[in-house]
Amino acid sequence: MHVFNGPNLNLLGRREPAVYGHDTLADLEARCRAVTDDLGLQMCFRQSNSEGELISWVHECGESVAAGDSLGLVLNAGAYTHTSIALRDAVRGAEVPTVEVHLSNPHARETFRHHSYLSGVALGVVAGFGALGYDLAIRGLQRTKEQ
Ligand code: CA2
Repeated sequence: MHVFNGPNLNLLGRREPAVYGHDTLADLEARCRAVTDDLGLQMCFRQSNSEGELISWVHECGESVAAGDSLGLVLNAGAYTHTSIALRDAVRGAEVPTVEVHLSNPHARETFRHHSYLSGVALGVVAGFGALGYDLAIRGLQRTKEQ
């Protein structure tokens, strides 16, 4: 299981707690690890502010999935969700089963957050439940293995 986080999510817990909660990125990682441990899965948890780096990581994730070493990707692409055709192409091109996750509900916010380039290539979308959304996304992705 891979969990990737996009730009500015390294600021979690330090700014805008009313929107994104009090958990830091390290808290979020610990929470995700508790879930993947519970499911008996390995987890690779990463954050980058760079679009190109995220794209390269999606390619690597695709190779892990093809090798049977990962179930896929939980992706909070941050603002790249709303801007990046390249990240969408990477998810599709690398054939990575992906669950899009957001801490906040972008549809309840500014209109420029209402469109996602990723939703159309994602298995599912979880938004608006804060850190709990990552748990739900991991468990949702794990269920695809059972189907
Ligand atoms: O709700 C989410 O998870 C978002 O993906 C967060 C992005 C935003 O651009 C998306 O529309 C929705 C922003 C992440 C920035 O995170 C910060 C955390 C703390 C302080 C400032 C920014």
